[in-house]
Amino acid sequence: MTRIFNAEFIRSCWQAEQFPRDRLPEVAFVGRSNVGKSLLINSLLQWKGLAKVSRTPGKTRSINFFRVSTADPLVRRFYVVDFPGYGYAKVAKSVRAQWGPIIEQYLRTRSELLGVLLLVDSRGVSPLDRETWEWLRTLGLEPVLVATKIDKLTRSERRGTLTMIREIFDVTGDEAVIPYSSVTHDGREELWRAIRKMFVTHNAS
Ligand SMILES: Nc1nc2c(ncn2[C@@H]2O[C@H](COP(=O)(O)OP(=O)(O)O)[C@@H](O)[C@H]2O)c(=O)[nH]1
Ligand SMILES: [Mg+2]
Repeated sequence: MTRIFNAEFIRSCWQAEQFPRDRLPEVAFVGRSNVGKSLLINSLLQWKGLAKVSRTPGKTRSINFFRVSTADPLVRRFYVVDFPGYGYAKVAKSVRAQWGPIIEQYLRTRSELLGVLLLVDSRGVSPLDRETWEWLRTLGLEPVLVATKIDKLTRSERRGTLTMIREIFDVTGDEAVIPYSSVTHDGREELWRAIRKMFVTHNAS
């Protein structure tokens, strides 16, 4: 179990000038509006109410930075970067257009960015999730897939769902998609393992 020393909200950014300057590594959390991103961040960091669970989807247009310190020497200090959710707009727009230039600039140029977690709802993947996946990969990022709200499925539904998600994103292996529940905290260790791997890969390159 990864012991968290501290997790705190630092700031919401609307402009690149506002991004933190202390050069800590960053892990970005990305997903459709209402996918369960805020609750997952709370669950992962064992910090109830840290990332405010919003009742008005799509309200947050900013990039939010949370500074985390843990007892794990490999993952001593880093930022959790909470992206705006996509897919809430009534008008059909590409994810790229919904996010706007700041996010694109962040994804293209942020040297602190270690990796991206792409959250998808285990009850249904959206074409926008697939579009985001493709776009992130075009940018040279290799997102880690997380299937949220897994507690809403029965044991027997889970296996089929995970197989389906692997097919949609064309990935293989049991570890390609991490099933997660912010209610039971299922998947928390696996998610920490994936984050640790980002640090190892980064340090090695
Ligand atoms: N059962 C269940 N509900 C969840 C889970 N994660 C989020 N939810 C619910 O899904 C809704 C959206 O969650 P939230 O974290 O605000 O999503 P966000 O918009 O992606 O930040 C809320 O009503 C949550 O209670 C989960 O793991 N299990
Ligand atoms: Mg949220």
